[in-house]
Amino acid sequence: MKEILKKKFSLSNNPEWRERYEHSLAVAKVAVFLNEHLNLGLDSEKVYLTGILHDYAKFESFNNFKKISEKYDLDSKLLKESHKLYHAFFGPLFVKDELGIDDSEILNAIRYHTTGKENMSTLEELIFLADYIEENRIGEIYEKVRKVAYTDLKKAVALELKQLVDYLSSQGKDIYIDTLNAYNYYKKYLEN
Ligand code: DGI
Ligand code: FE
Ligand code: FE
Repeated sequence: MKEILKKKFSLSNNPEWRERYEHSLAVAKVAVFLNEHLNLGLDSEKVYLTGILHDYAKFESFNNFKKISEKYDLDSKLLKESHKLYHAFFGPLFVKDELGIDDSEILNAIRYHTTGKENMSTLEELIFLADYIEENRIGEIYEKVRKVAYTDLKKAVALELKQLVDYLSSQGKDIYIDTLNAYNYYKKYLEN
């Protein structure tokens, strides 16, 4: 599957495709590691696949987003959502359409990897977290979450969400409803 992703990204001609490809491999790697290390009991192949594919739609053109939403008869309102969210919203549709992957656990983890949401499945939590702590993300804030991740998945997700919400507030950016719901749900895990 990684060769398929590499081909897709390289065909996008986006100057950042290599970095994004390395990022995808690193997300898959840390997600597979944490699944074992924390005894999460998820299927290792499934974790790997979701990690590799979480940013599958990162370099799609607006036109392709439009096409896929017409094909699946989606509310055109979705295309007025923040641009940052397109790749997460539409990722599952491209993955299903182009790769024939129809596993709702995988598709949902891709859908919510950017914002999170309240009460996520273990795979959703794991991919949301892995995206933030993969080895190429350097800095104190990532290191803090990484440390917690080695012992406590939910607490690490909570800390990631707290840092995300604090960061977005400090930048005066809108906080999406899923991000806010996720933070409000997970903040209880910061206490223990
Ligand atoms: O695709 P990646 O770069 O690997 O990572 P991602 O899909 O998690 O996207 C991260 C970006 O999404 C980051 O710049 C913060 C942004 N983001 C996440 N939740 C929100 C948000 N941006 C806004 N404005 N509001 C949110 O609630
Ligand atoms: Fe992403
Ligand atoms: Fe990512």
